[in-house]
Amino acid sequence: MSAWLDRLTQGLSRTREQLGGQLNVLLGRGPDVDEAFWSDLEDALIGADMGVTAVTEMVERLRDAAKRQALPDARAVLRHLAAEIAGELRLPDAADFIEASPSTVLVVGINGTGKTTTVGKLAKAAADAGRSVLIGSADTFRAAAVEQLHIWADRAGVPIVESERGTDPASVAFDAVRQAKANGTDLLLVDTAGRLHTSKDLMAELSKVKRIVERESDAPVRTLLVMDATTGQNGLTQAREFDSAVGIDAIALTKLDGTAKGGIAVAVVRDLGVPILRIGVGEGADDLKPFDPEEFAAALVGLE
Ligand SMILES: Nc1nc2c(ncn2[C@@H]2O[C@H](COP(=O)(O)OP(=O)(O)OP(=O)(O)O)[C@@H](O)[C@H]2O)c(=O)[nH]1
Ligand SMILES: [Mg+2]
Repeated sequence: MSAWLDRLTQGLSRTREQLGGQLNVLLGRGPDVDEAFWSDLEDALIGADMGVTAVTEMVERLRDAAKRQALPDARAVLRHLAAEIAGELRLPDAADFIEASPSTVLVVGINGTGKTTTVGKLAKAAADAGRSVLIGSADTFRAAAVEQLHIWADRAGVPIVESERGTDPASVAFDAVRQAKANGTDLLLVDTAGRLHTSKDLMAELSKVKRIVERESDAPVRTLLVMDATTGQNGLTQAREFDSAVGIDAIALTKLDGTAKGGIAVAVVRDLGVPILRIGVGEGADDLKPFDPEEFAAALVGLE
């Protein structure tokens, strides 16, 4: 197993432990299970933050499969569950706009979810792939934000548009878009300050940033929500609020190397109807990976 997949698997251990009881019963008894078993499995999946509707539907389909005797052994049961979860996570028309050129990506989320780190990792990956990248630092709130981005920009060898602390983030974003246009930049990444989804003023500020960027950018503008996988259900509430304030096009799910409740991935994809494009499995430059529904589902249920 590769090092990063190992970290993902470890990070999801809490989810697996929770599911473990039910899965062990399943593995021990095979498909001959009773009503209580199915409702316990339902509870376990809901407990893993997958969301009630998604779980109800998935378990219903599993029960059908069991009835049709399509689950001959324990591994088949696990594979079936993983396939159901992967199916929930896969959106057929999910385009990876981060890979498109030109593309402008606005990176948003609550405090400390990993926005700046994700911008740095994305910049590095795109620059390594030979694309021209520009970083706009629209976090004019936190003193260390620009220095933090500088470290990443240096690592990636990409330029950065910044401004004084306390200035209007929309004006930095404006400058960054202008510069990206002038230089024919492939990928403009705009980092923003973390903010609570409950703060009206800060959400209004963010929607102003987005308006300005959309007005100025020739490249398609997409908004990437960076979500900390360890926050569980609260992450879902945040995601909804960000979506209604600025519109979310995709999600980067970070800190999956910690003890994450991985089921939140299922809930958020279903709830927002947007794809997860990247997952964060560590703090290093190479610790951001494209999201693979099958791989993720397998790690979640502990299928090797
Ligand atoms: N373990 C782990 N840590 C991560 C990951 N992504 C980010 N971090 C860490 O999380 C912390 C916060 O990351 P930042 O990138 O500063 O988060 P931010 O969203 O920009 O924070 P604010 O700008 O203050 O809102 C840092 O210590 C990062 O190294 C990840 O995938 N795994
Ligand atoms: Mg930041």
